[in-house]
Amino acid sequence: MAESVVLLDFWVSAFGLRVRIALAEKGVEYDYKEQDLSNKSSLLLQSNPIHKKIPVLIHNGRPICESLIIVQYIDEVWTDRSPLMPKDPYQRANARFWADYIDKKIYPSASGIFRNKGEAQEAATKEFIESLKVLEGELKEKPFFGGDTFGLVDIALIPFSGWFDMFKAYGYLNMEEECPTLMGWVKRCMEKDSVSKTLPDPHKLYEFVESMRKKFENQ
Ligand code: GS8
Repeated sequence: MAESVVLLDFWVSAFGLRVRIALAEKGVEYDYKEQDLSNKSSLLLQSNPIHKKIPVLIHNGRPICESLIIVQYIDEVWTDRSPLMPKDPYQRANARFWADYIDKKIYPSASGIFRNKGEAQEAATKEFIESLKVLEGELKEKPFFGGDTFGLVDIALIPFSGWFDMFKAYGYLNMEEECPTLMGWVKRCMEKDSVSKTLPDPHKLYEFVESMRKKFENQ
């Protein structure tokens, strides 16, 4: 029986992009189903009844939810190329720790920069930069968080690089000045086709963010 791989996603989602990058790394073909998050499909509601969120990977009819769990699932199923996790159990635990750190520290502060104004925005920016500097300390001189190879932590963080450009465009912060080591890492990741061909076009991303800002301002 032919394998069936379906991805429920939303084009601009940093979480969905993680899954698309992992599938591109592995060269897995899949059926991409764009979701309307303001009018959720019955397929999405049935596949992720708990959180009702994208991304969801449906592999041979069985749904897998939560982006970091999906990326690790992909690595465990398609083992023939591009390992995304280290072999050593301690290093694997470490990779999971830093991927979780990105969800707990980077994502909330980054969205706080977009959502707030004034002092709350300044506080979110400060927390965001401090959290990124911790990540720079973990990256050190390595080309990727996974060492010489691109892996789980790289995949967890790189979709947010589009947000870095937005912060600059809106004059919130200049990532080249604040986090030069991390920006060097972004450039190395962008040399990979799995990343550069998957991340959304910066102009489209900007248009999307602008439309969301206008929507929130009018509410
Ligand atoms: C987050 C997914 C998520 O927030 C993961 O997969 O890692 N922890 C999850 N998905 C959002 C779209 S991206 O901002 C979503 O589906 N939102 C719909 C909703 O909240 O109703």
